Amino acid sequence: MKKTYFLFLIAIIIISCVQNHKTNISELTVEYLTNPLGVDVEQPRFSWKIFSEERDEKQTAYQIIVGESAKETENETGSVWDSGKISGDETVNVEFSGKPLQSNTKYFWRVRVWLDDKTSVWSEPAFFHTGILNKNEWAAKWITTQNEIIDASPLLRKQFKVEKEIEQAVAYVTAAGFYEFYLNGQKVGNHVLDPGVTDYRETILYSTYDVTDLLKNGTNTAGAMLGNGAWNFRKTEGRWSWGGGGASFGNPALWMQLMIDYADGCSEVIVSDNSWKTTDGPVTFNNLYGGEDYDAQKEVPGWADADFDDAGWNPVIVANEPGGNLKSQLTPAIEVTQTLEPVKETNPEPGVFLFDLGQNIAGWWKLEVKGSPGQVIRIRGSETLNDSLFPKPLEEGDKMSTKFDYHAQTWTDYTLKSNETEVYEPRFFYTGFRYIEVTTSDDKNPEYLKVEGRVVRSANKRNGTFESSDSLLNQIHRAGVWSQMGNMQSYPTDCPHREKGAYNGDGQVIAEASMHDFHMAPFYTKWLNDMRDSQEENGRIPNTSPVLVGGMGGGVAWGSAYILIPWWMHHYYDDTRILEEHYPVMKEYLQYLKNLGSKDEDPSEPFIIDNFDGYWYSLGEWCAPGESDCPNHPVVNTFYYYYNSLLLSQIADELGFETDAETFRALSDTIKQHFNRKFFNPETALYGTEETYQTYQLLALVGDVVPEGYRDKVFQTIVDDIKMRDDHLNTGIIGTKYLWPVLVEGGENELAYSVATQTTWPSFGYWIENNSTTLLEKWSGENSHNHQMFGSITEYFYKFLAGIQSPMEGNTTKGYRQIHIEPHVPQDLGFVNASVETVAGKVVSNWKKEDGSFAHEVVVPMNTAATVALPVSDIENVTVFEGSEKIWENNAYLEGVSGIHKITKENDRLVVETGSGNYRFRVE
Ligand code: RAM
Repeated sequence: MKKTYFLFLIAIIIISCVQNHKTNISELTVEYLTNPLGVDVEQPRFSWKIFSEERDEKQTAYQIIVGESAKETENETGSVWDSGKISGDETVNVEFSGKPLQSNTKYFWRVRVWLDDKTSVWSEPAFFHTGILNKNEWAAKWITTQNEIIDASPLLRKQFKVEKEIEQAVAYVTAAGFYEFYLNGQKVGNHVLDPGVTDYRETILYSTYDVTDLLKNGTNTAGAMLGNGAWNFRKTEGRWSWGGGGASFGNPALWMQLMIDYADGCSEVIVSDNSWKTTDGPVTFNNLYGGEDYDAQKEVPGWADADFDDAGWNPVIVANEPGGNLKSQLTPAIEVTQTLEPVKETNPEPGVFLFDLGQNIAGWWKLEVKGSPGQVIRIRGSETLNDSLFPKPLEEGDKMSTKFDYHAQTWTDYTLKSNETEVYEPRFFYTGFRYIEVTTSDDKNPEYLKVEGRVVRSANKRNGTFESSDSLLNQIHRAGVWSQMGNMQSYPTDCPHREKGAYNGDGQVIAEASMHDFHMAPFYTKWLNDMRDSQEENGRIPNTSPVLVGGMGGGVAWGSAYILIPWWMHHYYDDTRILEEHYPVMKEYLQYLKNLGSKDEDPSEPFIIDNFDGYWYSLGEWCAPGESDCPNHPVVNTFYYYYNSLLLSQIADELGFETDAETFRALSDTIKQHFNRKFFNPETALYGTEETYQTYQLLALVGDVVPEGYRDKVFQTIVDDIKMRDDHLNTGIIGTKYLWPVLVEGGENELAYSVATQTTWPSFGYWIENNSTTLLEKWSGENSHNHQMFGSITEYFYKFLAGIQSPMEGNTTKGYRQIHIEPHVPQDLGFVNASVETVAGKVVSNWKKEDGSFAHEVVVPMNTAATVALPVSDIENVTVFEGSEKIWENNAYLEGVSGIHKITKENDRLVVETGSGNYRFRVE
């Protein structure tokens, strides 16, 4: 007996060990970043993910330890913080609350997760390195050249000695404008166009580099090249420029602080100051819009090497401080993320070449050329050929389009220095293009020429995948992703070539789609700071943030990004701090809107936002088919005023500000009443016009403003209008975001699919059929071919076709802890495979129709639970399998399959409640 008991015990131990191995904790992040450097947040937040092969697993408790060495954490102790065992299933944004963190220090951390009372698993150690936490620790000065910098990029350098063994060396670097930073001849890090653009008068972001391995014993040299960026914008005759381009705040300037800790415990700081030297470099022109010129004959060989003789260089001067607070750039920097080889090239005449990348991109080109010294190679890009409306595959005889100055007047000129092969790519500008034109100054073909496209963007991680049996949907999704990539350039831009404008409206309407396609949390955290920095005296959040790259048109929907984005982040990323941080300024913004109501064209209607500040500032809908704007701007502007007060009341609820919450709720109610009184016609069930305007009807439904008893009628007007247009939309960037959710939720699933797959104007298919590889600015095909603002359609793909509901649809909860999966299956669609990497883990929904059955593979991340609503046409007579086990038959739930807790009938769905795990359902 004893023996059996003993064996039994051993078996249990073995089983629990095995189980242990099947669960692992990884993807540890601090402030959303993996092993970040330069964390300057006093209480950084920790997140982790749990992976398990078992079903139905939950974290019952966790423990975080933070120590000063990896070794310490390996011993399962944390001298800086030991949270102790904390019950609960939180895995996202857990706040540090240990000993005060020191500046410029590397901390190691681990998390331990309990799966039940006994079993626990430790993660591997991860780390974070702090930035400079106290202002008075900054010793560096802003430095620049004595002469005024207009177009050229100066070189800066400084020699210093290292005479002891280094334990750690960390460089904090930034610039007013752009910089490239070098140590001992080598470019440090892979950032380009750094730092990310901010309003430098308010905030400047520094990057943190671990440079321990780049320093050596003896003489070392720090070097930098400076670019004009958004700080020293100038207009140059003949070169493209836009809006803000033309304003200069002075010379670009460098700021650098290198902190060296020696093995003997001493430390030393090397900073940018007046001991640096400068001279002219090979970049003779650089302008964020107009391009870059590089004269290789002006290169200074070895200028950043340690032993270079800089006797002939000039001293730098200490520049005025740009004025902004130095903050760490805690978001992925801009990088070259991809290189594209041309799919076709032509050489129409001597010295002229055309290349087709087969894909519209944002970035620049890379040139490899063997020609003759002094020969100038000019490179330009364009989105179409032969000045036509749409792109097409390059053929002999084609010319690049020059109908837009933003293509014709944007270029790089490269002057060769030798007869050898030379390689060049620009560094202080980017643009948008598909075709590349190369011309030589002497009309001669170079001996050798190779051109590639370099994709440049904020390196936000890809986050979602979508594939279906309908290649048009796949192409729309792909074009949407490319347009997002083209327009994430440290802030969301409208387009990469014409304006590079920081339009809050464009960024806002695309945000939820982006949150599926990319991991946007750190990027939006930065952008929200830009919005706060850009707030005007009267409380207004302008149409563009950061303001240096914009200052242009928009309406209330643009500034509303400041309330919408944090609200979405709170739900998608379980981030409450983002609400806390911005709440006071959000309130001021709402107050501004309140004041606006009584200061606009009709002050007698204080709860209606009538036209104000001229056409360009009070836009309503934008870029609808035919007309750009909408017939009645105040409908949209007042709607967003209402929606902002409603959301702010909910934000106040979340933060526990009850009185505020009541005030804002009351305000939203009042606006709603006035909105209906002013714009709603109960006879026609129409808002704002005499003929259906889809956007108005959609907004009224989304915001739940429609008076009792009229919802169905309002919904029907949209359906009728779409049908009257042969299943076409009639929306601009605002209505488009809400079109599919409203149709599907209203039961018009087939119509939703039909609108999404049209191929005649106005539709996404019209663009795709005309060879577009990105999304356009206008349904007609005019103007920019790389605007992301219509990309919201992919919300429909993820949330409704794949059926992975987001926390905004009402069934999936904050941070995806409880996930609702409900595919809406159109008749003509055969399969969908989709996944979303949520903060709780990866959610997968793959369904396909096969031989009369419906197969649905679902992955529910560990530590979460799901409801999977399977579509069934004939509930009474279906059998449902999970793997090979029956879980539903004869109209009844069959218990016993691990992970499956319950099945209930809901209309034409069987709703399966599951724990975490991978499931393969089949409805027969
Ligand atoms: C244009 C841009 C942008 C839009 C504004 C109103 O300049 O295309 O996308 O937001 O107008």
